[in-house]
Amino acid sequence: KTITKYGAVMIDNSSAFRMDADVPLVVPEVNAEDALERPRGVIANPNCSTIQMVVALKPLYDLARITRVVVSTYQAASGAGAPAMAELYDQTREFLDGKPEDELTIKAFKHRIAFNTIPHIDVFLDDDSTKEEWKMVAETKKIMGDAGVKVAATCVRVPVLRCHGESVNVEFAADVTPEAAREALAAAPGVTVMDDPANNVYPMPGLLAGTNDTYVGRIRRDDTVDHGLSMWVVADQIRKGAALNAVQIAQLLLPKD
Ligand code: L14
Repeated sequence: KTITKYGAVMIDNSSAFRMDADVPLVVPEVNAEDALERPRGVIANPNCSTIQMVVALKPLYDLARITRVVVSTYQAASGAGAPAMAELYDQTREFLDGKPEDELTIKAFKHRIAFNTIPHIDVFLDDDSTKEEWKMVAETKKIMGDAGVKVAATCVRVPVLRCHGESVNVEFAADVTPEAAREALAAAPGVTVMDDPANNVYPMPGLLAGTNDTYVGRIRRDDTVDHGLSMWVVADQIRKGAALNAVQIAQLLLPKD
C-alpha cells in the first residue's frame, strides 16, 4: 500500500499476489501486454520453475495449442536461499568425511540434500501435492492465458547449486514436429536451443549458472500421445527465474524512445 500509494508500480517477487485476479502475472516473453492492466499498481513476478517452463512453451503454443503438460523439475538448492547453498557445500564435505547420518547438519531442507534428491518443495497441500507443484499448475494457466492447459507437475530438489532443470512432456491439439519446435524455439526471444545429441550437446544446470537465457534441448517426439514432444529445459532460476524477470518487467514500463 505505501509503495503504490503515490503511483509507483510494485513488482513483487513473492508468491503473495500471483493468483490475485487484479494483479497481472508477467513473463515478458510470454504475456508482456498483461503488464499494462494493473489496477492495484502491483505486478507479480512468477515462480522460478514456472517462468522457465512458459518461456519454452510459448513459442510452441504459437505453433499449435497445448492441451497438456507433464513436468518434473530438478531444482537447485539456491532456490531456498544462500544458507541452503552453504548447507549443500558443508553437508557434502561432512558426508565425504564420513560423518554419521544423524550428525549431519540438516536445516534448510527436511532431509540430507548431499548425494540425494528430495521430492518436496514448499509445503504439502490437502491433495498430497506440494505448493510448488500447485504454483506450476495455476501460474502456467494464468500466464499463458489459457485455463485449458492441463499441467501435472512433480517438483524435486537436487544437489545442484544454481539453475533448475525440467523434463517437460508437451501434448498439442495438432502435430508439431521436433524440427518445427527447434526452429520456433531458436527464433524465440530469451531462448537458446542447445540440442545436438550426436555431439553430446544439451543444457546442463551445473554449467549454466550466471546466464540469462532459457536453454532447451533433448527435443524429440513423445510417441505415447497423438501429438507430443519431450524436451529438457534449463535456466538460472536466480536470474531468469527471479531477478532478471523482474528487471524485464520494469523495462516494459519505461517510456519507449
Ligand atoms: O514461489 O526453489 O517464488 O525453494 C521461491 C523458492 C518457489 C520455490 C517461489 C525454491 C519460491 C523456490
